[in-house]
Amino acid sequence: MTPIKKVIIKKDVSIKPIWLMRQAGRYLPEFREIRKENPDFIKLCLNQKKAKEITLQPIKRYDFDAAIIFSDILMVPYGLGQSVKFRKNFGPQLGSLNFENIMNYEANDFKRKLYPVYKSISLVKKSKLMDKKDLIGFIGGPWTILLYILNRTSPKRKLKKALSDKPLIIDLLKYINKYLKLHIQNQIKYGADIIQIFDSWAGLVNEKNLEDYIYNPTRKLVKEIKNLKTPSVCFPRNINNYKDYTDIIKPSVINIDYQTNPKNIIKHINIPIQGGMDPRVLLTNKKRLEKITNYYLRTFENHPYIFNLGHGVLPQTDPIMIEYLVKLVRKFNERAS
Ligand code: 1CP
Repeated sequence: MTPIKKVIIKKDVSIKPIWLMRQAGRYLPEFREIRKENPDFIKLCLNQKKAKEITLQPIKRYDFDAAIIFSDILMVPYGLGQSVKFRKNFGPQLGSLNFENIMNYEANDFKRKLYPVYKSISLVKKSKLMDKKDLIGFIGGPWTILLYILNRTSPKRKLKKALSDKPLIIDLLKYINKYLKLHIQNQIKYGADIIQIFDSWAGLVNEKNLEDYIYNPTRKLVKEIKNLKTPSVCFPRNINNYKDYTDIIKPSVINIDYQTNPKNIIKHINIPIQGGMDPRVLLTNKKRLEKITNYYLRTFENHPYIFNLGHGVLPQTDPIMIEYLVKLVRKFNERAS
């Protein structure tokens, strides 16, 4: 059994495996090299050989316990026929999509468009580097995906009014869920060992809409992942109440953000926990990194825990700091064994 599966399935507290959100990407010089020659980001995600290479780059460098497939949560809008472009210093820009497109979209067209992602998953799985490691497939949370589809740009920039029509949102979430389910099924079929749900904008939903926009649609997807005998990890970034979320949605693992107090969370949550440390700690110095890393490891010493961050690795991170982080986590594991 892989170290991560030991934590999730056996609730093993004696090992603290490590992987990092956004480990495959922007901070790595070898990624930047490839990216320079591939200005179209979506095309790069659909290039099986390159996607495999990028997925394995952080595994080669750091020997993490899991790889995350090089793709993007916005591949789902792309699979639904919406154009998706990433502009430098702007972020994603999506084309228009009429609602009928979502409601009547052919499942086969969706699968055909995203087939290269599934093929990359099977290629990565075949690599020798993946012995005793898990491959993480992922989707965006239904709410986060709908937000990008309707808002057509990052909510960091502006938030459009379209997002206030509750009956319409509930209806559209149902249709989006159909394709998210397909995307989950296919990733697992082609070799994903675990599915992580990134609900990056869950924190924008107010209390009275949580049930309809977050809990209800996400619960269905987590159930689907469970039916496929695969562990699920949920990351509902910036929500206020992780306890309610885990009680209602029941994922296998919950990834906490860096605003969450780790000492507090273990008092309320029984399931395995992942993540938490602020990615900005990696921008400071080794001494501080050591202090905070050990604080998380000690806090979760007696709780099933997968070391990760409270958000993705920042582009300006020095790869040497990540090397040091992995060393610290491995050292802690040796001490505990
Ligand atoms: O310009 C570049 O070089 C592209 C940067 C980049 C990369 C490397 C983007 C654009 N996406 C990715 C890969 C990616 N994105 C992965 C796989 C690799 C890995 O994790 O190592 C994953 C899991 C994601 C997930 C993702 N994409 C999320 C959820 C996590 C989070 O950060 O909250 C979101 C919101 C996206 C959308 C997206 N894709 C890319 C950007 C710049 C954004 C964010 C846009 C925004 O700020 O709204």
